[in-house]
Amino acid sequence: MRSGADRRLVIATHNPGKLKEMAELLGPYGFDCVGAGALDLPEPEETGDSFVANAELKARAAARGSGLMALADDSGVVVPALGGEPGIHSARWAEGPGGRDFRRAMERVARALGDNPDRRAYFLSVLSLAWPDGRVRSFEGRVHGTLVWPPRGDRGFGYDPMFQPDGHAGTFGEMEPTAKHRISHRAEAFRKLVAAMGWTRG
Ligand code: ITT
Repeated sequence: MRSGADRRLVIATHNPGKLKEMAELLGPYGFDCVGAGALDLPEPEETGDSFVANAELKARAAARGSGLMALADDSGVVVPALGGEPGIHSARWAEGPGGRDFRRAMERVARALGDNPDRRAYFLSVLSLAWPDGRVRSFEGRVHGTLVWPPRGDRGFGYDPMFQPDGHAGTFGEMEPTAKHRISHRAEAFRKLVAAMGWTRG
């Protein structure tokens, strides 16, 4: 078990789907975790032009605002046939009247692809860990797959129901959380972070 300042960690996201996954990944490592929303930390504007820039901006803002170590994720689905979109704009593709709606975002992607036979896509996650003194370290993970239509499954969040990872028959929307964690972009970035930090379980 960790002790003192080293033990408390802010999960710097306002997205409940991500919060759940990040808490599950951190679970075995003995942190006392709290979400950015529970601390009333403001949602910083994502002004960066890359996943790394946005992940670092979110992690730094939460660490500064809370005085604690903070872990942020910037992620998205990258579709080569759409010139890399939605990419860093993945959350924005869900916006419309009434707020964010990922059924709408998935429909937009499907419509933009039309009958293009190239359905390849990958999810990318950058996890950034920041300290209140401004230090930050970042790690990237990816998972490659195919976009399916119509979407399948109601697990996960965001674009999960339309993403079928390579080598698997089901979409992320159809997978158990533990199965997604074995192969996901976020889990890969997290494994790199754990190795670099020398974190141990328990
Ligand atoms: P925070 O910035 O508060 O963390 P956000 O939802 O705005 O939340 P991003 O800017 O990183 O986060 O947006 C990434 C979007 O990409 C996110 O809203 C999801 O819809 C999508 N996405 C990322 N990882 C995903 C995953 O594992 N499964 C499905 N969709 C994912």
